[in-house]
Amino acid sequence: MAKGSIALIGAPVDGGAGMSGCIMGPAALRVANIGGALQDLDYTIEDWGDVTPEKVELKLSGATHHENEVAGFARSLYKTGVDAFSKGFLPIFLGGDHSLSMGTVTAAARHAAAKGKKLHVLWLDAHPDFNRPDTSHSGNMHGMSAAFFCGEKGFDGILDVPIDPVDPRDFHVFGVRSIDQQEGELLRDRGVDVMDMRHIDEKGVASLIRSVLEAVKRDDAMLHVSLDVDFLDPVYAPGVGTTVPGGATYREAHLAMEMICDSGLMTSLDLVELNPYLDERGKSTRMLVNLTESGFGRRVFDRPTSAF
Ligand code: Z70
Ligand code: MN
Ligand code: MN
Ligand code: MN
Repeated sequence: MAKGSIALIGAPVDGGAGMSGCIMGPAALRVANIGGALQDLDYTIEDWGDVTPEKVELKLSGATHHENEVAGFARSLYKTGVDAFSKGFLPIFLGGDHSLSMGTVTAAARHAAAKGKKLHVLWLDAHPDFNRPDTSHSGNMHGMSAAFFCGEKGFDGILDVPIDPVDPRDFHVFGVRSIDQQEGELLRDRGVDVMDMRHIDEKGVASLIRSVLEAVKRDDAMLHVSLDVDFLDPVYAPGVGTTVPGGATYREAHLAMEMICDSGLMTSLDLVELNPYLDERGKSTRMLVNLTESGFGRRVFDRPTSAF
């Protein structure tokens, strides 16, 4: 019996990253048959194709790169995302660099607000992406998406509608190992739930992910999961512009996705920062597809009771 409907929404944006190549991400994920894999898990799949970025002309203060491309995709993803939610789909956004979350998370937050609910965000990433235009050293907007959807200043005009900001305390950053200095101060000041690699080493994936899922459940909230390829150790996923050593292992990442699935709480997903140009024979692309399968019910051996 079909479990539910998933919309695949491609977002070939790479102006938010320091290096080009993420534009090929949605195509690579389709080549790896992400839709078929989900269909085999009994979901109904609609591939909505790639979004067309809107034409935007804006100038942010600070040295941001490619803000018109980033804003164009964000606006288009916001509208497409809201449409998908309102039609009852669980959207999976195929990136594209991480700036795309400016559109996807705000869409999820709008849908949540319309239903009188909160939105929690689980950010699986080596980086918190919590820079503002005035704190960023690189000017790369993939390092700013979370600051944007948490309502930080300096982003006027990215969307042409007001956003429903995510409460920074409902923003859970998992697997981080690279934080800029002012970015770190901002995270602490705002009360973001930061779980770095040391936390994971000391407490383990299971107890930390369980605490996130329990918080979502307690709030009866929606849950957006944003999976950056660099969450994984580069040994498992080399196909990304910013590899950072000491990342999640194959097993840790799968456990996180399996627990997210068992909770039944995930309402949308981003797969971001895949750069097929830098990949090794499809390794990172396949990794993302396999992790997505775990997030939607693929199991080595089903247990009668859920682990969550
Ligand atoms: C750095 C910056 C970043 C992803 C790199 C890096 C940000 N904090 N994000 N790769 N996904 O440029 O702001
Ligand atoms: Mn540039
Ligand atoms: Mn990121
Ligand atoms: Mn990252």
